[in-house]
Amino acid sequence: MDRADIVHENFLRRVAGRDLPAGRPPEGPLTAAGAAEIFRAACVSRALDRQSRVMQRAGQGFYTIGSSGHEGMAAVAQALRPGDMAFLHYRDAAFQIARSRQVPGQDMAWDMLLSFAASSEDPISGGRHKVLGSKRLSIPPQTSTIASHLPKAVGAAYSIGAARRWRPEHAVLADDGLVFASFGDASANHSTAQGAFNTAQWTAYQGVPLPLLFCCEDNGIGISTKTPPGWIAASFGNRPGLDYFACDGLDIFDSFRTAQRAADVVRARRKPAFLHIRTIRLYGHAGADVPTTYLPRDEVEAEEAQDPLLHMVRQLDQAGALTPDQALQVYTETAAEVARLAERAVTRPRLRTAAGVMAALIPPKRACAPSNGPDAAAREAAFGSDLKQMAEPQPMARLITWALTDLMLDHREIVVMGEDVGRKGGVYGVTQKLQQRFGADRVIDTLLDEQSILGLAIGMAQNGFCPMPEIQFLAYLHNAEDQLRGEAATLPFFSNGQFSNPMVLRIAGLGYQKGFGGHFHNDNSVAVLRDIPGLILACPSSGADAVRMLRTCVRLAREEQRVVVFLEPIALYPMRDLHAEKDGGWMTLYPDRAEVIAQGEVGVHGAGDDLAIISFGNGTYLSRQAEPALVDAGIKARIIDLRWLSPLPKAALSRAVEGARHILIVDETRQSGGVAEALMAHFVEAAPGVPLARLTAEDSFIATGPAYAATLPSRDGIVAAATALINR
Ligand SMILES: Cc1ncc(C[n+]2csc(CCOP(=O)(O)OP(=O)(O)O)c2C)c(N)n1
Ligand SMILES: [Mg+2]
Repeated sequence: MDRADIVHENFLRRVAGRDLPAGRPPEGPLTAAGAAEIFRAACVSRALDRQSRVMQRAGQGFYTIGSSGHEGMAAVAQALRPGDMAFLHYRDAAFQIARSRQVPGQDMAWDMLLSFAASSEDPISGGRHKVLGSKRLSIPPQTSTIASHLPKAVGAAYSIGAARRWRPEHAVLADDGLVFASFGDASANHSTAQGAFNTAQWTAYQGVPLPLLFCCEDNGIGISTKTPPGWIAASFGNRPGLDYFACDGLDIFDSFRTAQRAADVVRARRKPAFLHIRTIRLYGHAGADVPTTYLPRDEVEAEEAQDPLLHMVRQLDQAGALTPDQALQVYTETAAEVARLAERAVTRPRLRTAAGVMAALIPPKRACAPSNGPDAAAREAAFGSDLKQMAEPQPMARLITWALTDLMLDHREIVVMGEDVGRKGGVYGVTQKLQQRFGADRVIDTLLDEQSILGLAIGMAQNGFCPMPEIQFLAYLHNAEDQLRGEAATLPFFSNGQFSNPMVLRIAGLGYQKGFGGHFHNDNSVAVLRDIPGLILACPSSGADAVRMLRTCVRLAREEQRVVVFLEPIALYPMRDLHAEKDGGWMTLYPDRAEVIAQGEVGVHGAGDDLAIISFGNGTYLSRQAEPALVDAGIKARIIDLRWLSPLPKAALSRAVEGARHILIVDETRQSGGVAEALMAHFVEAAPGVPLARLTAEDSFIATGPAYAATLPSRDGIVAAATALINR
């Protein structure tokens, strides 16, 4: 027999026989009516778990990970407010159901059955996944990647304090709210989780407000690997900046009382706390997992004998809330009702087409109050002596600083965060003076942890800010890329566009730093960014373009709720000259504030028909350097600056190469997984018959010293490749 059926039969038999497990009597502020509410929520959760298995066996449900054993979390929900944003562990159906009972007009059993059935009417994911979540209940859906929701929970909690100082137009969290984030005992060990705890502690340690309640649901095991007994208490019981509370999830009175105390501390003192709740895990990890294959049967049975629903029946009786017979009736009626609802849920429409699935990749646009921009005096005060320099052409780094200054003047909700972005003004000075201009609230020197930087951005974005996080070097995105790939980019997708985390992530990257840094500081791969559905990847090659593109990127984030990555070519930050020393050929004027480059608009230099060179970043600069040699060789070329690396601006590219007799792609990223792969494929499809070649970086890491550019495309290499292509 399925263990779910065994647990069910045990429940019926033991309640009927008044054979209830021993435990502490009810104690504390939970009322009899409140306890009955928690039990009702727990019964819905239990019935849904069982129903999901029935549905899967019938081919009508697609995922069965359950909450049985964790029903005590309903008491934790009861101790919070429905507006307290909750980033939930996948076992928190009972929490979600209990919360839904605090908000009028909810039918959570029906909603969740639609999700089990993968119906397009599922109100959270639109049929894309069986996932917990609800817009009305402030429960953003979470992916299954362990602990990856914790960094953004820290960010969301931080945003509450920030919004108390200045409230963004699209803020959703209450000033006196808190953020709740739950996870399993095994997940607590994940480096992502540990990073989030540390960031919360580091923040609180300095007295910065951070109303965040962590909740570890300790069932003693992660799939088949046991947590050493006492580990969670030993590890979390005594950490600086993190108050520790422990309760027994089998005792809803204790759980409610302790969760309420913890929440009170978090809310009143705006400090993070750690709630350690003991739970058990019934019927193994998920549908196909049979716990008796790796645990002794008597151990499994001993755990089943502690069914939290049986403990609730005992406590409800002791509290005078429900007799065991009444509780049994609630249990059976709930199961029958859930089964009835399921029959209808499986008849509801499902997603069938690619277009249907993809409809939520890009979040909906939102209305933003118009900004008139700052008055001249405010601008003068912010820019100071920089205003005079605007009359002269400048290198890219300075123009980006100015663009950031104007954008931050225009849009109060923009917040910059990263390692060394504030006091120092960034490793390359790009964020220089921003902290003096806008304060440490808006230009945040974070601790050294990229996951936390992105988590801060995601969390603040969910509360209406427009974050512009910075990753110091492209190479250091990689230890945090899941925050972008798995979290930021997927949120609109599986919340059916209801939740979003718009941001513009600035990353300094690519190669060609003369003799500096080797592959640590010259990473020339963007493969990890290019294939993220919905993500926009921009890369300017000149200062003026950078300014105009950055304005568009911010508009895309603010108004279209997009996740945008702005890749800044480090080697071009200080670049002044193009062909000869002191020619100033690569400096540009600061573009008028109204000037923008639209997403998907490519840059075209020259009008030659012999050859179209397609490039971006440093490659565009080198191609421009190659131009005189091409002219000398009698090759009339045009140089097309891609600007938008993902999604590829296919229509604009096709227009830009019209009439060109050859196409050369110059790509400073690696041959494998590089941008050229996509461009080659595009032109094979879109310009068949036009001779096509590519010059890419080698499949190598970059060296430091004299060979710093040896593996990368060069000006001479471009000339050689162009000549070879034309003479082919
Ligand atoms: C980053 C990551 N690694 C591995 C997994 C696979 N996985 C899913 S749940 C799980 C165990 C989690 O155990 P615990 O945190 O104790 O939660 P429980 O299931 O016991 O409630 C693992 C290893 C995952 N989802 N994400
Ligand atoms: Mg566990």
